[in-house]
Amino acid sequence: MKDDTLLKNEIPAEAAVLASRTTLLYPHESATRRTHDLSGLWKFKLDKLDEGEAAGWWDGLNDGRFIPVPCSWNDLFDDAKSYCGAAWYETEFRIEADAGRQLILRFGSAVYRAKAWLNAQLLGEHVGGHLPFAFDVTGIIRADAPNRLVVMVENKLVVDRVPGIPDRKKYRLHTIHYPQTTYDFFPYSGLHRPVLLCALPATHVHDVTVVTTRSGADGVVDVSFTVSGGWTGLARLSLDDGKAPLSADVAVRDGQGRATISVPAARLWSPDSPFLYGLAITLGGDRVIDEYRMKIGIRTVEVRGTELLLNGKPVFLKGFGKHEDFVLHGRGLDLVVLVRDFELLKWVGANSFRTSHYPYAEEALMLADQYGLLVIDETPAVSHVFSDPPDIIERRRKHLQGVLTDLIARDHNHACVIMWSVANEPLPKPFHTLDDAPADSVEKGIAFFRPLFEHVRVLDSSRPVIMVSVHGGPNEWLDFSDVVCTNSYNAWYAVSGNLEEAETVLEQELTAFRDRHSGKPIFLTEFGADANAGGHSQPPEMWSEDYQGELVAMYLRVADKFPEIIGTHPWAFADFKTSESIMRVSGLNFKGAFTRDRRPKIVARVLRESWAGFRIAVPDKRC
Ligand code: GCB
Repeated sequence: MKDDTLLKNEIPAEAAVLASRTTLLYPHESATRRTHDLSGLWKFKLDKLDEGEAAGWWDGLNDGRFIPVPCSWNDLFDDAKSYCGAAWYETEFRIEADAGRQLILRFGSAVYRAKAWLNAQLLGEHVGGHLPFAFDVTGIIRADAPNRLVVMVENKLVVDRVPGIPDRKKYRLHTIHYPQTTYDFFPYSGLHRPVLLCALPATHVHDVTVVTTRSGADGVVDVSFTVSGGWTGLARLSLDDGKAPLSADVAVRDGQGRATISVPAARLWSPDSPFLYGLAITLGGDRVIDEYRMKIGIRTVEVRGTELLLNGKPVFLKGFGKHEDFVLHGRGLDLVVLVRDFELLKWVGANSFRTSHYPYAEEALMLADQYGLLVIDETPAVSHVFSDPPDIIERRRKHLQGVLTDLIARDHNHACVIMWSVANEPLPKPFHTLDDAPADSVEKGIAFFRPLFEHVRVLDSSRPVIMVSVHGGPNEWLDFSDVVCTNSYNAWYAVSGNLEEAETVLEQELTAFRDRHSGKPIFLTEFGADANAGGHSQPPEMWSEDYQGELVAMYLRVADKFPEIIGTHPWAFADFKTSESIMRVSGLNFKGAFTRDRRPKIVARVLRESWAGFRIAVPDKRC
């Protein structure tokens, strides 16, 4: 290896800074902005020996097969099915000369760590999946020749990542999963979202924050924004309802601008009427320097006593926890599936979903804005374990704090996002170990969550912040949560098979839970049963569609008795892939109301009857 090869492989100190200075605003096209989607077939090569970097693969892959981007690699190639190591991607593209513009290369997400080179020059690295990152490639891109982009992505299952995995040397695990995770979904890997090349004016809107409030029947839209390069000058905001646009002039100083627009008799955004206004920020007077366009909804959300209020009125959350998961695509963005999912959510009468257990694609949130679906926006902190060594817990906390910053920065302007979920099911010790939890694990969890909740509340005081616990988990951790959320599996993992007894137990448990958290709203974030589609039994037996339908109906019936319950989300929207184990037939979780290819099970019709008032219109196979 030559010396200059080594030099090229060192991450320039400024790479991280460049990435953070680069705008991450979703690159909507406008009069001044162009976006070129690099999705398509890329060259792909597994790096099972971790030799690619030293061997200079960043200078071009000599061989390799084709892979679609975006997509997970796991379900395409037999030798990559459970592979979570490094893999390399390469594509070539041309652009026209575009003098004076800033060129940004934006990755929607890469799970888990990515390192990118353009024309053999290292751009930088990003750690953590499910969120976008970008590099300024202005001086590196060529207008006169093809550009070669090479990306290394790896998803090694490592203890101190978010989510982490159990340390197999430390714990005696009683269930082995393949791949071994602490969480119940498949560790799909790869470039999961589009890679976009964006051309922006050198002076451009860098970031925007929109906060909406109400004043009587009027809406109040507060817009603050930053402009690259500390620009000073005149800008104009306009808010368009398709009939009578409103506008405001803004004096931008040192790159900061802010204005408030009052909207008389505003059309409020809600699931029943998801009205979106077009917001445009235009820099410059007669000569437009930059124009950024986005859609916003005017709405308020708050917790008052035991109620969740949307636009000042109580709202009940009906919906599901979901997954980004589909046959062959894995977790790769699939707009076809997304639209079908949202149609089915509407069909079943849902008004909400949780992005269990990681941030979803930005396209999902844009569609949720359009469809009027309320979103509980969750981080990838699933099944964090507090019996792990302190240094590992601390590394995860630091990473999670960064994730929360980036998640809020990405999603805070979406009307659909009504809550931030800091974590799902943190545990005093791994679920599948026989070891006891150390006595201080609850305290360690408190020390972990306190600063994270504070961090979120500083970044965004306009939305409730929650954490999702598993039934029987430490109540102390839930004290940080504005809405107390619990996953409860009576009649499945507990009181298995006995619906009648499970109903009594559930009512007792909820009574105790309500008393412990009195004065706060309660949200049943998960409950359900696996059901083999097409399986029936009378009386209902576990694994049949009938049992799943009866179990969910029982939970809804009990929830009705508790006025402080502000939502019921049966788990899950659709069947999904997970690791292989004796707990999961065919490596799938079958708790979906819909099959993996989105056919409704009986439970979907039970829910539709309850949520949307439609009577079951098919012969009732339960009798
Ligand atoms: C849970 C988890 C979810 C699992 C589910 C199950 O509590 O939050 O990720 O998939 O249970 O089916 O076991």
